[in-house]
Amino acid sequence: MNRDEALQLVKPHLTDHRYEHTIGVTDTAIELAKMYGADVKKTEIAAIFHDYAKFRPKDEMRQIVKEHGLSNDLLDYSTELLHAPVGAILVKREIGINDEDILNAIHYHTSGRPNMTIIEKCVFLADYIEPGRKFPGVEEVRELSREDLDKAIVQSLKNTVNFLMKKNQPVYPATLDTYNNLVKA
Ligand code: DGI
Ligand code: FE
Ligand code: FE
Repeated sequence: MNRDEALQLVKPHLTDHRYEHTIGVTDTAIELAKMYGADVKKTEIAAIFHDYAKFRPKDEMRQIVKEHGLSNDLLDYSTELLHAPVGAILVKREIGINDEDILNAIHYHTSGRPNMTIIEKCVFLADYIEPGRKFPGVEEVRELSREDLDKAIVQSLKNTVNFLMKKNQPVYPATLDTYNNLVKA
């Protein structure tokens, strides 16, 4: 599947704004993949489909989490978390992508996980720093992304955890596990 075919497949599932975000994530993920030695083609396809399930009804996503025996604690945190693991399942089922490296990069793009592959890291970080993102502190993470992939991810996780805590939102344990794994490394 080439870039244009993939984009045509994902477009009907996204809003215009989310489609623009997807292009930003894809171009950024490719740059990171070239810089840090990930498979560029797989990274590109994972980035194109990373938010495939973003607009599925919450009930459908909860159902899929249960059917597939995904970690039950997913349902105890923000429903915003569900589109990543559910996206991996739906991209396999509806698009027919079977490559585990691609599916894992989609699955873990929101929380990360300990010992992420380089493809997973490139998609995770690109989602945070793509040119359309305006979070406070994003520029610092963009600069770090050119020096050290792990340090950039640690900084993005710090910002996300701080953001969630300021709003009194729960932090998903995998997000903290990812942070701990990378600061200990
Ligand atoms: O899908 P995107 O908007 O492009 O970005 P994303 O997949 O990183 O999702 C961001 C959303 O997920 C945002 O609303 C914050 C939320 N989120 C990220 N990490 C955590 C989280 N929510 C909780 N409760 N816990 C987390 O660790
Ligand atoms: Fe997402
Ligand atoms: Fe995204």
